[in-house]
Amino acid sequence: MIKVKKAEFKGSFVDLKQLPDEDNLEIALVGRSNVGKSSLINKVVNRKNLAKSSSTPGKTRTINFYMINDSWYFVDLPGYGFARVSKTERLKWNRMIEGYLSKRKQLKGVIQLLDIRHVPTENDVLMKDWLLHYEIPLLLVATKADKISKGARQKHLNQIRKALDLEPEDILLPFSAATGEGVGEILAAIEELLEF
Ligand SMILES: Nc1nc2c(ncn2[C@@H]2O[C@H](COP(=O)(O)OP(=O)(O)OP(=O)(O)O)[C@@H](O)[C@H]2O)c(=O)[nH]1
Ligand SMILES: [Mg+2]
Repeated sequence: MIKVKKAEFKGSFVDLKQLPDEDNLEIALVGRSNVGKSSLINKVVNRKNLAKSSSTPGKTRTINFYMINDSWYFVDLPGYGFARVSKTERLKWNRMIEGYLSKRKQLKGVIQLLDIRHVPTENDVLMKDWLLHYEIPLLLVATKADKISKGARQKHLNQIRKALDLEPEDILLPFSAATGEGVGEILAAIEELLEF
């Protein structure tokens, strides 16, 4: 399995034309604002504050690149569904995110995050269908698993599976940035995505 020995911030970008023009492969994170994208990156690479996380939704407003082991990039995308931005700004983000996901040659896979406590939103469903349509390899992760009891877990996972119309063989991986549950599974999945 991948062992993260080095993780460094490469840069923040607001325009697709600025993105690093390199051959390094990329794994991107998508999900609603505040779902835990930045926290997942920090936990998986074992660095407390590499990606800025915040309890205020809309913290990540740029495409942020993190170089792992001098080899591949973790790409933190702005969260969708963040209410407190203008329509114009939202349209700009949507175009940027969709442009990145549909055109980026270096992109080897996407990790879509869903809050284990909540029924997926319309945006979550649209994003999953959209990624499928573009045939982008996808790993689904249910975040904040520490926030519900073990007894309620299966019910919540099933609720998400139903909303996203998952097949029994599709994986929905429980994860917690608080306890580290799921880190090994995510690293194993990333390794597979990078090799595919
Ligand atoms: N208990 C718990 N809290 C979490 C977990 N993951 C994230 N959080 C908290 O949820 C809030 C949002 O986390 P972020 O990682 O900033 O979320 P994000 O998806 O990057 O948000 P944006 O950048 O706004 O799109 C922060 O207060 C985190 O501490 C988790 O697994 N467990
Ligand atoms: Mg963030």
